[in-house]
Amino acid sequence: MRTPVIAGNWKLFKTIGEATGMVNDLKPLVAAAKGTEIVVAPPFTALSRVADALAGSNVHLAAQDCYWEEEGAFTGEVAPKMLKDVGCSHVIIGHSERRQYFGETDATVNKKVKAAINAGLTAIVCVGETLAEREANKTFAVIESQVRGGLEGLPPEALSKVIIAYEPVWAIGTGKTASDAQAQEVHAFIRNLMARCFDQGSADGMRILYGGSVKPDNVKGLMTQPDIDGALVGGASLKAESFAAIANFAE
Ligand code: G2H
Repeated sequence: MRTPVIAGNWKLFKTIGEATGMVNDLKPLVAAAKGTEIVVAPPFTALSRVADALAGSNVHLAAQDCYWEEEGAFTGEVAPKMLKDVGCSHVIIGHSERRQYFGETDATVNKKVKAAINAGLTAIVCVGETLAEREANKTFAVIESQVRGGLEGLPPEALSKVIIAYEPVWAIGTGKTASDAQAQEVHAFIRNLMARCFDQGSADGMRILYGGSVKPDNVKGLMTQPDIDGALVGGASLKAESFAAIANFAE
């Protein structure tokens, strides 16, 4: 049995006050959801105070990115061990917005994933095709090279610290969700790929999340697919009520 994961990616939203207010509202709404790994990813500036607010709760803390070096002259970057130090258990790596706007590649994703795991974090590794790639029938080829490139060189035992998030770029923040069948098809492909690249046990244990305009009213159809183990939620994770509705559904 794979533990479902519902992760909220807050992107470039929320001051410290807004972030702590949100998690204080969220905690009682999801307190009974013991069978789901619930994660929130605030902006870096709010991590410390949100960590304090989450102490003793069943909600985990994630960052939205990290660097691959432990320390050094890398102005503006944040090391995985610093994220661990502030209270993070998870980090999102290779989100399509990082790939699109900040030059993230499969090679940088791979370095970040290795560094995050070495620091004791769980890496939520994002993959997904653009609309042009889907229309050119390149979805599986793109996903395969992103998964292989992002996870290259990892020993199978490290995979328990990896969660894959499939986020079709054309469904992100657009209100368009992949159909349940479209999402399931790619999730099954990824699980199969994991078995080919690593082993069947690792593939069977891997949590694969869907992301892209997930809302309380579409999470049910997605979550009932056999290879969809949860969701990476953007817009609908910004309000406690809608994020809690999604998290509680996964229970
Ligand atoms: C995809 C998702 C969260 P949204 O980026 O990672 O955002 O749910 O707003 O499409």
